Amino acid sequence: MAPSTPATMKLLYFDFPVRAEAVRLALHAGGVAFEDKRITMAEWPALKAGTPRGQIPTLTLPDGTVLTESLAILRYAGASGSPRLYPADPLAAVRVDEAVDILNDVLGALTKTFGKPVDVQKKMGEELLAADGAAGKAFAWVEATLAQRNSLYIVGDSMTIAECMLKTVADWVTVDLAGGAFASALAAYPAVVKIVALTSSVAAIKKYEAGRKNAVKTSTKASTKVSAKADASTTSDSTASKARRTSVVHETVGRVKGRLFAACFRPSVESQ
Ligand SMILES: N[C@@H](CCC(=O)N[C@@H](CS)C(=O)NCC(=O)O)C(=O)O
Repeated sequence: MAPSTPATMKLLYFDFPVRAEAVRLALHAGGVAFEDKRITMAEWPALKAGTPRGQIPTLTLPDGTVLTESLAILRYAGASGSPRLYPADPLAAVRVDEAVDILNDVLGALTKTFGKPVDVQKKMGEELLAADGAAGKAFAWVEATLAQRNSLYIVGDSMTIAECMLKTVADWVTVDLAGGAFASALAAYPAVVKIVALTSSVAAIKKYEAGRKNAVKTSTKASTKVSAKADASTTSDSTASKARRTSVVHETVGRVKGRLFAACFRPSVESQ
């Protein structure tokens, strides 16, 4: 066994949600032991060359195998846990893939708001949430999908990685985008609100969010408003975790300013 081989899986990423959060949620919900290795921007240049494709997230398996690409890692995470969060049935799996890809488009659009002044983020958010914007279309799709099915979940009758992606995207929109300016943006999407609350109420996710590193208690009216729409049994937990996440992301954005955007989309800018 090589000295660097981890005893459990190791997820390597920056100390913010973006392309690793759905993986973290899936691993926690599936009861998979893993090291949630979060690095700083300052640490990244020295580590970059040691990653297979010069980008993170990566997931290193106990035998030293290194996986790349957040969505591939997400599917692997979903298939590795118990309960399983990625269906073995190919048709169900492709339905999950569809949902994840739709939501990943929103994530991609959201990353472009990184490091932008709040007023610019607000304008971008309005466009994203318009009926023909990436988020507006995706949330409407979730509503329509749930309306056709007698289930609380996007695919099948239990949680999948699609819910992990939806929570990642919805939290970003309602908590982080433009400093909480879109806290009520999900009011028109009750199924989305319900799914996010349900996902947040999973015991392992609740525990993870309560103990998240760098958690700073900074409540916002915004997060309370959104959570109030959620299922009554999960509202307070959801509120608490959203408030913590607000602090983590805002603190990170504050610390690295525009470099956060650079890290996710224009790595060359980092070295300029
Ligand atoms: N398609 C890749 C994109 C990964 C990616 O863009 N990673 C960024 C962070 S969000 C990164 O590693 N940036 C640093 C760099 O490229 O040097 C995935 O989904 O995993």
